[in-house]
Amino acid sequence: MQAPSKAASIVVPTYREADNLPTLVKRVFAAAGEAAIEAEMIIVDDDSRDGTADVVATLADRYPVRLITRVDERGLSSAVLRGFSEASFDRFVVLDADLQHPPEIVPALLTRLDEKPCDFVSATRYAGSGGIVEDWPWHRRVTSLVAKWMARPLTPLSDPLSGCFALPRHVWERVDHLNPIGYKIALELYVKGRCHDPGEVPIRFETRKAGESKLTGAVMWRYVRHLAALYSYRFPWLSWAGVGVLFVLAAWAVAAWLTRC
Ligand SMILES: Nc1nc2c(ncn2[C@@H]2O[C@H](COP(=O)(O)OP(=O)(O)OP(=O)(O)O)[C@@H](O)[C@H]2O)c(=O)[nH]1
Ligand SMILES: [Mg+2]
Repeated sequence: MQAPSKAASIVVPTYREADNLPTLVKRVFAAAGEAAIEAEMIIVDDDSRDGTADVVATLADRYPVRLITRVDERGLSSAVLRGFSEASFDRFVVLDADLQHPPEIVPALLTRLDEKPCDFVSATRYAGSGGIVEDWPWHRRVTSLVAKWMARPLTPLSDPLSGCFALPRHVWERVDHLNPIGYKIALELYVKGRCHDPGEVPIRFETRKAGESKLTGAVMWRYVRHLAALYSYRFPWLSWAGVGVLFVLAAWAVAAWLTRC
């Protein structure tokens, strides 16, 4: 829309995060204020019914925070896209509500985004001084590493599954068709936004401060389906290669059967 030099729309998808929101909002706006960033926060909630609406109404008296409550749609990724469509500024930042991403990272993400050329910035647990708090469970570490490895051919980002990232509005606008399944909207935007100049900012990834994780086996399965869709988008020849392999295998099976007869 417009471009006051250091303005940004901060989009936060939420489902049952009422207990985390006061701290999140306070810390985000303290960090933005210190860095002289004009920020707005758009919270996209999927009808949590945990008091989120009251909490945000109270916060909105002091901070430029807006709540969008969706009743007919669910999902983290589509919530993020809805937030973009309501944003007033030309730079977007996405953060989880549960304080696993330190809110003080926002100015650093925007500074990195302004270093040209740069069309996408991701907070990373896996590069530079980035890391993960010690008590993050080992099975989550393994899952995260395997999932990251599976996305490797699609992006050079060291933490492509990060839920904390920043991008300019024009990258989102130039994508023809987004497929917001699963949790990994950053990967979707990076691949389909045809980003070439990524930046990274290391973070220390914390454990969630309150509320419960929404990461389930179904979410992981959706990630696999999402990856398959992104692979066929990015490498369309793979589908043909797959058909070719099936054809060769079928021909080989028929030949083997004929020779036996
Ligand atoms: N609007 C919306 N937000 C969601 C939905 N699922 C998760 N979220 C939010 O997306 C963010 C990330 O979800 P988490 O459950 O923390 O997932 P995670 O960080 O991968 O998993 P943990 O490490 O276990 O916390 C949080 O702010 C959630 O409230 C959803 O269906 N709709
Ligand atoms: Mg979380």
